Amino acid sequence: MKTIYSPTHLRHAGHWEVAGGTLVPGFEKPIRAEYVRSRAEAVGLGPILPPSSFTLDAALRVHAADYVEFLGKAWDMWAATGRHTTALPMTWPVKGLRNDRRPESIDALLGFYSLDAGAGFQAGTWDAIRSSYETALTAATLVKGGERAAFALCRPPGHHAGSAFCGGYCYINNAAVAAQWFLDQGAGRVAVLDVDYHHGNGTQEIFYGRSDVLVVNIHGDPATEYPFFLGYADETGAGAGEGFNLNLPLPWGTDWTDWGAALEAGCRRVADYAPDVVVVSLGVDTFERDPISHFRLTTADYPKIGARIEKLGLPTLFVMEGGYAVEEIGVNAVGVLEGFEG
Ligand code: Q9C
Ligand code: ZN
Repeated sequence: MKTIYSPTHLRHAGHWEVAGGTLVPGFEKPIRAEYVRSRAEAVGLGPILPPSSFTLDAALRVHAADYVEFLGKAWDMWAATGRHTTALPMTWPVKGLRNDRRPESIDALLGFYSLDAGAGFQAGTWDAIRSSYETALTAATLVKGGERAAFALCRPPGHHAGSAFCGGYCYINNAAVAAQWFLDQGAGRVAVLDVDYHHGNGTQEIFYGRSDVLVVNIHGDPATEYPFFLGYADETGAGAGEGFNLNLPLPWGTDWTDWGAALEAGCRRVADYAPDVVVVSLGVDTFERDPISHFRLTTADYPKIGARIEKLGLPTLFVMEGGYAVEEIGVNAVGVLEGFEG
């Protein structure tokens, strides 16, 4: 399987996030993608190729134009105020405040366009966002061109980003962009299968009212797990999208027994839907030693995920999402792909 990778992600570095009541170095750091790339090389997964250039048109199919424009200028606006640390929000337009007027200052815009303080901006952040987006589209092009599967080694990740907000380390929703791109290229139906530990709230929001994209999520129960405010089992879609969103929330401590059963249920729903292509939001923060998560999958479980997805018999685009801090994210993410290849 071919991997698409760009070193431009390295420029999204040195950022901070709010966690446990303090400011800490971001868990979503450059070494993550390097662990995955070097593991793909070590096991001979296949060629590792750079992304091609794409205009932002495909991003504008799933994101609001004013939001994408904000992403491109957030750092410059922040730096223009004389600050050099990570640009982070601290005020959000929650219920009871106005969210129908776009504010002007960078401090206000950061809150207006985010769900949390987990997606800050540094000097190289926009270039990395853009290369991550191009990585997803380049890998999607391979699948469209007839490859059975391709791996978009995206960094930063995307599945928490909604139509007009960033958060949870995510800015452009790479998986949603790719899903919409497949439709725009002629696919009739696309399924997104999100196996990251966290609920892919952005992907759900983007496709919630539609029947041409099935979204299936397996994740930590939002009653106790980030992103907290979306991802319950009773969210099944709206209007024309009713029945085309499936959430499979699971409690802290879930191991392969119950996680594998949820994967089986999710894959059956995908098979019933009979899509032309599957986009897998591939997070490996389900790992037992992930520093910010609470499932208990082991390294031996990841190839089983890939093997089950392969059994769908569908063209498959893997898009990298979460998985943190430990070298095993390389072994585990590539383990899924090796399991797919059999
Ligand atoms: N103390 C993805 O996996 N909150 N995003 C973490 C850490 C944000 C995860 C708090 C988690 C976001 C793509
Ligand atoms: Zn995650």
